[in-house]
Amino acid sequence: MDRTVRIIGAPMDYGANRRGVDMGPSAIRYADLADGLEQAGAVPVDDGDLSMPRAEERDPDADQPSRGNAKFLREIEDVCRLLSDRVASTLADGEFPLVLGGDHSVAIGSLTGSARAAELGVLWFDAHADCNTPETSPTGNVHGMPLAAVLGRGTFGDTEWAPATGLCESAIVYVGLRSIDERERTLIRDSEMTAFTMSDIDRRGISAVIEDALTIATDGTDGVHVSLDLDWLDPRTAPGVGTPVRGGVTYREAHAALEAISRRDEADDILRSMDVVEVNPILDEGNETATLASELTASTFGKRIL
Ligand code: B3U
Ligand code: MN
Ligand code: MN
Repeated sequence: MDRTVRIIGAPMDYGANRRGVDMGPSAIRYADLADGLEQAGAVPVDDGDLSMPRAEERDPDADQPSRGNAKFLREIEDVCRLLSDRVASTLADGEFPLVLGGDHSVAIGSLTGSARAAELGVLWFDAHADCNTPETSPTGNVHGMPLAAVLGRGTFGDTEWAPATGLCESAIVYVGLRSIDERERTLIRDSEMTAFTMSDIDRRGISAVIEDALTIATDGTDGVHVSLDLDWLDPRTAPGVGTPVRGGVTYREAHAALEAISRRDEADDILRSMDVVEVNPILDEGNETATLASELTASTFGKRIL
């Protein structure tokens, strides 16, 4: 199928605690993203980057909405509103939105945009649970909060853009968690989300886990959003991320998971939108992590070894 993939760069780093992820979109493009997508049988179209104010010119706490401990929330909301519109209009044109982060707070924009006209399932590949609220966050970094934001948890319930219409909590599935804050643990247990941790992958293998994850995320939904945080992988394989956590998936496990998504997509047309986030070229070694991000994206769209 000649699927048009619209690449939308979102070089946002307001949600992370160090600079560098704003260079993620350039680094992933430089790592032959367009070639990989073509080899997967897709037609890439590059939309360039969303423009955003430089973080150095902003005060993280100035003129913020009264949502407690959430740094740069005003800037993040502005960028995510733009991104959400861009993702929704891309889908309305019959194209596939591929968002390049930036830190993981960009997922607030991609999820709300993608969920606007569909019941959306979510596959969240991450070391972290990213469901702190401004009240529970130990850091104030919004990249640790996007799922709570789109579900309208805590004071995020006061925003006009959350919760995203059409986002179905029981169709949100984590894969590969290994760093969960205490109050995130309670939120996950009390929610309808499903969490497959690294222990599940150890015991059952990545293939069994991803098949279950796909079944849950596609049950009763119109399609799936894939959110790929590169810190999902082990830091030995993906060193260029801001918050590495050891004990992540291997290079082969990552490809196996994303190839499984593409096979399910070939059969049932499940893929709707995707973001690839948290690549930090400053911390990377020889653009290795960006290259991995590019390769894994190609696998998701159906690139095969043979
Ligand atoms: N859970 C911590 C750490 C964190 C979350 N996401 C990333 N780091 N990348 C927090 O700040 O909420
Ligand atoms: Mn994340
Ligand atoms: Mn993470």
